[in-house]
Amino acid sequence: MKIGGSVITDKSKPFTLRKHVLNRIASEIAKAIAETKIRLILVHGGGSFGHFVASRFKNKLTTTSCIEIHEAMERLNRKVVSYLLKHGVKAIPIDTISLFVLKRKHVFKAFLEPIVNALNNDLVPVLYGNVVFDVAEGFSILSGDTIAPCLASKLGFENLFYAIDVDGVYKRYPPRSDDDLLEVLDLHKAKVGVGKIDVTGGMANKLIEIAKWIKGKKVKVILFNALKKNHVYMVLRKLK
Ligand code: IP8
Repeated sequence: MKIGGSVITDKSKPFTLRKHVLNRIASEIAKAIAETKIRLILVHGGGSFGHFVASRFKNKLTTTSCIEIHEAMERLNRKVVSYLLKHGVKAIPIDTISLFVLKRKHVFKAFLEPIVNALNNDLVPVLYGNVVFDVAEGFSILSGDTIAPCLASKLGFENLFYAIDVDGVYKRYPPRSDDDLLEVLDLHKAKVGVGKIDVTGGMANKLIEIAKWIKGKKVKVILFNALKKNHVYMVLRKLK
């Protein structure tokens, strides 16, 4: 499950957690795990930590900006993990920069053994969008929106969830009414254009990455509003 940075942080204020939301989501994850045995990987986004620092450097990736983005993301990750631990989720942070190497922004190498081992030991690995090494460009940002479908595909998961701050994917942006919400999305028919929402491309990028990694695989993908109470719990328990 990818948890959006816009869900757990307030994107309008630098380095600001939405503590009550994070706390509630952590408790819903704990409740779902206590009730059923699920193999769960969590991936969270950058929100007002990673994206804020990246935009302060005008999204230019230099050693200085990368160190700062990485530091901000580690700080956010520690907070996320601490809320999960507080609720009894056996969360273990796994740093993205040690697992993935990119080439021209595409996943080139992925060392997934630590994740597999964490799962085999009943732990919940917690990854996050972050700066990583890119063999062609020095550094690139690897979005949680790429990490999540990449892991679902490579590790054979049956479900991929995106906990976001809106009700789902809309027919048009900005949506004019609730009727614009798509119940079922046919990725083959979807026309997506990348907006300017954040450095890693917002909703359009999510759909592009889902299509890229999941195409031809039997993976159920659900995008849902995690700002609404109990939705994380219901999705993990696969309740309607
Ligand atoms: O929010 C990007 O991750 P995302 C994280 O999942 C950074 O796209 C470092 C901006």
